[in-house]
Amino acid sequence: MLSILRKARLKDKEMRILMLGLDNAGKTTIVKKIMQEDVNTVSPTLGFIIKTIEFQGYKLNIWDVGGQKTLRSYWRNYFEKTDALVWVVDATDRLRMDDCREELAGLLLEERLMGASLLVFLNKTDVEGCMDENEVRQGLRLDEIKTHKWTIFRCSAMTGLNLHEGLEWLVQDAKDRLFLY
Ligand code: G3D
Repeated sequence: MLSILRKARLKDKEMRILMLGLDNAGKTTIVKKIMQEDVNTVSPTLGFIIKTIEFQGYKLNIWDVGGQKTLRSYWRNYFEKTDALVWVVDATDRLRMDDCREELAGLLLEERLMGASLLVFLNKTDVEGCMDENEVRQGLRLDEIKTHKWTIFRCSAMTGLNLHEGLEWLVQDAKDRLFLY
């Protein structure tokens, strides 16, 4: 049933993308950069923001949900009809790697997210001394994920590095999965 609904929405050229991650990872800044808005005026997301982006003929509804610990139990309210999940990781935040892995692992157990592909955005890679892809791949144990199709892109919400490439992967993957060309 869920997959029929997904197909219907993809035919309408609409995708729902949920963007999550720990607080301060850069979710809101990523959405702003993609929208070509000023990235220097970002304040913490207390509730959630929905932004619609036109991307390669698709309407991407991006849900940016606040990541503070107190808000994480509300994430599940946003899972319905999610086509793709973007997990944003702060490449400068080595100290919270365990927290980050545990939250992601918990998400991937959610039944309503089962069909969704996972894009890991390793953000803030413009900062010197930040973690590289291998470190985060190991830290999050990405290679152990068998339930979801996933990929990792290093990116920067400040420079815009790889933001479009990441979204391109998500859209292409959703199209492939649903056999729509
Ligand atoms: P969140 O929505 O995940 O909670 P925000 O995170 O988008 O609010 O970003 C948190 C802080 O990280 C912001 O700084 C923002 O400017 C910074 N940031 C986000 N993305 C990048 C990036 O790619 N590179 C760098 N260098 N910084 C980034 P402040 O100072 O406002 O807290």
